[in-house]
Amino acid sequence: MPSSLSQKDFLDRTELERLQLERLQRIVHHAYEHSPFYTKAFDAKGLKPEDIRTLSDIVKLPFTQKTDLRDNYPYGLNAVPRSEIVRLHASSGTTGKPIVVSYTKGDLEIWSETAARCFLMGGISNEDIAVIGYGYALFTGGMGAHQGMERAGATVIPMGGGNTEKLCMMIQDLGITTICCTPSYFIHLMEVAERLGIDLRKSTLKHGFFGAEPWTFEMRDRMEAGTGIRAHDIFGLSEIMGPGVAGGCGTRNGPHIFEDHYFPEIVDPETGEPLPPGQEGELVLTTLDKWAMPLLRYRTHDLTALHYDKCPCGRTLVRMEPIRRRCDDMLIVRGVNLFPSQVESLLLSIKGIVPHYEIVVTREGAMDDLEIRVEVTPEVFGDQVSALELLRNGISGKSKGMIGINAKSSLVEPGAIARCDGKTKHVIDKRFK
Ligand code: DLL
Repeated sequence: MPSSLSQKDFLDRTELERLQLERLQRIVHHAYEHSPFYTKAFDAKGLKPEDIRTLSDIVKLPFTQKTDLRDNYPYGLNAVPRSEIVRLHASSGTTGKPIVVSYTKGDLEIWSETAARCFLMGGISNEDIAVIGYGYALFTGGMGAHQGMERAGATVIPMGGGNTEKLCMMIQDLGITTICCTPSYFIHLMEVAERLGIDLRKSTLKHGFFGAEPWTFEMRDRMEAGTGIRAHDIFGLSEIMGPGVAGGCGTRNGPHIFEDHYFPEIVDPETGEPLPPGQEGELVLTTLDKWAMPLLRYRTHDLTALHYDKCPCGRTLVRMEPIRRRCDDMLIVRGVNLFPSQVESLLLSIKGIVPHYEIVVTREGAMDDLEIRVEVTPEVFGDQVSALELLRNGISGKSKGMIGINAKSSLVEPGAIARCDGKTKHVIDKRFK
């Protein structure tokens, strides 16, 4: 029930650590004994499950990388017989084989529990009507948010991505209070509503749970100002479970990780050495009680820092800084380090631009070229050439100052930039193809 679920966010730290250790020891035994991949990895290090005596012994465990999941496709990391697996999801890889994730019935229960705790944290109750705009099918977004919302007690509308005009109508007709979707999709919804003459500020919509891709505070402000909703952060990844590994509370001090199920560490992305609290590095997660496909010290590639000081909301769960970038999406262009989030901030500082963009890097001889391609609203796109020219100049003119590189810019029509599972792929690096 909702209230008892939320209480788990407030466990005394000593009690929480006792629970974490008990679960860690259990999952390590399970992985070693039942997952051929981990048996091999432990044996290679001369490690036995009994060597994990304290929580800090976690550093003795081998890392697990995305490539391990690809190399052992599809079932090589599973630790239960196929007959106990009740669901499969898969990641949205654009090339090669996807990553397949397996769940037992118990795993699905934990997943819906942590997703529900995320929604309850944001203030959802059985008074709410929630529409799920994340894609269903193989992507974990739709099913994960769906089962979490039901567990939180809300009335759930399984809409999926697309059909935005119908969604606008349903928001008005059904009294929808809550939407779960990617930030890019929500921006698209705002544009469609505007085109249809619908003022979302006057609608029943109150909450948005946004995740699956990095988004900036500027983006959050734009979404809240344009619709009057409260934008909540929901973080997760398919390999670990799906949406609901962490969620934001009312104080906006960074999402709380549901540490009783997902154990976080921060390591130096280059060396793999553990970093102290407060320092930014790569997030590494261990599933403490995911039975079908336990993952030990999984390298997420997401960059963040952890804060263990008590949150004003009273929750004892550690907070992570919102994910704004990944260690694998940093570009080095003409020697300058560049993350897509910097480009997003640049674009959002210009009026009339919607943050659907892609960064295209090419190389002519020894010289790198950076182009920012941005979608503009149909109105702007159909507008006079001089207005478009003004926007283009605005982007190029600000680029040196804000991102350190002179960039070309081009404006494209709405929908021209590809999405996958509602997420926008922001970087096209043509230099190394
Ligand atoms: O995106 C699961 C999810 C669905 C999360 C719906 C939240 C909402 P994947 O497709 O495996 O799973 O992608 C995981 O997306 O490693 C991050 O880089 C990014 N990501 C997820 N949530 C957030 C967020 C789902 N709230 C990858 N903020 C992760 C920033 C996020 N990045």
